[in-house]
Amino acid sequence: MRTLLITGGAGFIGANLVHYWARQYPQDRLVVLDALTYAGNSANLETLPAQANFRFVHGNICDQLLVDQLLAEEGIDTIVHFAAESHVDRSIVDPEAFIQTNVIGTHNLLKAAKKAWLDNPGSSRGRDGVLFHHVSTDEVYGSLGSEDPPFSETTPYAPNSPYAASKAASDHLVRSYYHTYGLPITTSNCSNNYGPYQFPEKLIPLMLINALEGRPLPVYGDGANIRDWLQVNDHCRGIDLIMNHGRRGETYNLGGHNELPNMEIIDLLCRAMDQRFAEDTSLATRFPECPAAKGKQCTELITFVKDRPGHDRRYAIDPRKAQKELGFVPHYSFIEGITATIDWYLTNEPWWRAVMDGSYAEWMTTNYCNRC
Ligand code: NAD
Ligand code: TDX
Repeated sequence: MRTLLITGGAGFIGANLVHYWARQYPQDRLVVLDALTYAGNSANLETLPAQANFRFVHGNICDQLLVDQLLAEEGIDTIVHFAAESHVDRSIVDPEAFIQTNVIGTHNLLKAAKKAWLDNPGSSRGRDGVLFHHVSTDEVYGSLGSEDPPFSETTPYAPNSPYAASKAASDHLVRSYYHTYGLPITTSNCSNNYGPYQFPEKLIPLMLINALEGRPLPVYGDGANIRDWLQVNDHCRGIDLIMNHGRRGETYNLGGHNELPNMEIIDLLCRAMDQRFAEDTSLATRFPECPAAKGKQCTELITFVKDRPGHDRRYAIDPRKAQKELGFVPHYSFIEGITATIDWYLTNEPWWRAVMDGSYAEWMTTNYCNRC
């Protein structure tokens, strides 16, 4: 049995990992540490099975005392580190929080892990059976041209947004704790995720919900920027494989072999929504502002807006290392994954209405008014 500390476990990917792990390894104890920022939502963990060995701690990874105490009192042997400020647009407006959580917070966790596992001979667990897994992103590698090969683990770092720079800094700190102190670590750099519980500031849920509400679908720049999309449960399986079979000190890139321009995704979502409304007349009653409720097409909401400053043109992941060493291959095709995601947002209207509260509305109003 393992005792995991999952930081950021009330956010999008963290919550999916908690659900995944509770299903896969019901004997393990799961301790979630989450500050419940605007992006964190304890409701994401409400549907865990009653028998799950689970504790939720509302707290900040920057609180060194709290982290030290938790590691000691719970006998944590595995840290899976998701907690982060994660939205590029917010990092452009207010980079400070990104440095605090993503850099200082990650360093606090590393210090705590070193202290609990390596420094204190009385309570030391030694290097065996402990692991710090750091969840990172492909954005640390910067932007690709249309003919460039995809990012591999040896692609030089070239972060372009304060978000990407703060994640790059955290990756370097994690690496340094392995090389300097021998702290057992692994890192995953993953491409864009989509699926249940994603906060509706990110492309896919934002477009879905805006279409349902009849609001503009804001396309940054020319809409030709490319991302490599991975269903979140496939990301969780990749993390599991790395934690259980990955070589300590190594990084692994996880991706979906699924590069798509933003406009293609937005068109696909609009067409899927039109079709859903045609098949199910109750949707028009639930979402009367959606163009599809009025016999029109959702694409009429597409609005080209001012581009994101420093907008990376293309991301693509070369996942061959994870494939070869760990047998990682995505299970979901994009069409399966996106169909299930649309179902999830249609079924879970109370979830997204609840997260779109005052602070969300304020952010969206400021952000998008500045763009139009
Ligand atoms: P998210 O914004 O949905 O969730 C982040 C969670 O961290 C929230 O629950 C929030 O409350 C918590 N948190 C933030 N600051 C904290 C702090 N100081 N102390 C404790 N908790 C704090 O993010 P996400 O999309 O789930 O991303 C999770 C991780 O995966 C991040 O590290 C991100 O960089 C990485 N990642 C995300 C994607 C993606 O497509 N979303 C892709 C690759 C990597
Ligand atoms: O309203 C929008 N209009 C638009 O055109 C939004 C929110 C986004 N976009 C574009 C910008 C990007 O090219 O869509 C693409 C995806 O944007 P985001 O959902 O903001 O994701 P991205 O910037 O690619 O970063 C994501 O992937 C890597 C996550 O937010 C990060 O946390 C992760 O590390």
